[in-house]
Amino acid sequence: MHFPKKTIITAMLSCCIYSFSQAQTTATNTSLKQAYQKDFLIGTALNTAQIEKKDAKATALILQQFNAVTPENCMKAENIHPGWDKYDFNLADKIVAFGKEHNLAVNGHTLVWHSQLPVFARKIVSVDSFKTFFTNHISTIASRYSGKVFSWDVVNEALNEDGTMRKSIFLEKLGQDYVTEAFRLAQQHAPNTELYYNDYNNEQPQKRAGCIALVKKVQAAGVRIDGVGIQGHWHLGKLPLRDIEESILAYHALGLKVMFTEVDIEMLPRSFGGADVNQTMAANPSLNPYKSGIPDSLLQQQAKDYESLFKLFLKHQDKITRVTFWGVHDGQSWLNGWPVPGRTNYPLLFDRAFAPKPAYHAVLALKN
Ligand code: 9MR
Repeated sequence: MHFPKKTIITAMLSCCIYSFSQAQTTATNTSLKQAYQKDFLIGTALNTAQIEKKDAKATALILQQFNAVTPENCMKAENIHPGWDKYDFNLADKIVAFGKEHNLAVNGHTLVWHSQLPVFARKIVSVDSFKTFFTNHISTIASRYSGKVFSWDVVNEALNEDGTMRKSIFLEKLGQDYVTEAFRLAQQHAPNTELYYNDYNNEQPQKRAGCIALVKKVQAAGVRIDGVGIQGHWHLGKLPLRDIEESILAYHALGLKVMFTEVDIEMLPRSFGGADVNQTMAANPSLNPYKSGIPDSLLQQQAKDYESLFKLFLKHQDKITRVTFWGVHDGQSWLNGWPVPGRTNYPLLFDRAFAPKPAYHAVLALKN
């Protein structure tokens, strides 16, 4: 079951516009999902408290603004598959139920990733046992949520910056074809779910070339791959707009849907780009300059960045199916804790008090 893009967006929105936004709607759009309903889904990542609806303000904002959700952590292997024969579906079931209740497209994240693996999996020595883990993991989880999640990030971050395969435990134990095998298993156990490859910096030319080669390999094996997710962890004033546009065109030319899966714009100093969680920087007060508030000039600059980004997304809305922010509001962003712990960062469209920032207004204004 492949939903035509416009069909799913229209069907979801016809029944899930939140009453708060309806009440406020006059001639103009008052929410992101409403503004972009004819273009692409607008998603957000949900943390545990949000999945468990522990914060009424967050729940209201999620339902008002977004029509797609991705679990930030609870479907990752260390959480959902903590022991050889042990699965914990509690939170994953909850986000799926939340999506069903409110007509939100749920993107499963993620079946195969070298990071956040359970301890037992890292300790597997024999190739045969690792193959069994890999097969059991994908088949158990993909089949449980088959037809219940809209899409899966089947494989996450398999590439190095130069486009070669990352030396992960998957490559080491299973060899170069593990990506194709992951998609083959996902296709078998989730026939009605869209299947994506997801990475950061895969808009950069070298990594993009590696990503294209990977996709072509899956396609040549006759295995289904529906799209490529470009995560979109970018830095203030340094958006690679030309690379992003070239990547949208290149992935689309392979017959793929393109989605932006983890968008945020980092506001603090950092000596490297991307989102490799293994890279860190030593804490230092100069790296946390906006502890008690960020200057308006920077928020205006961020608004301009988001505006250029969404202008580009709109130009290619026929190729883009979803744009997901990596978190609902600044206070929850992973960028408060990485690559330096304990910083105060401002990467998203809503602030710590859930109020819309200049960037939110800039993104909305493009449609009003
Ligand atoms: O946002 C996630 C954070 O809470 C976790 O601590 C971190 C651990 O690896 O993973 C973060 O999400 C990552 C995502 O799953 C894959 N792309 C990079 C994201 C940011 O690290």
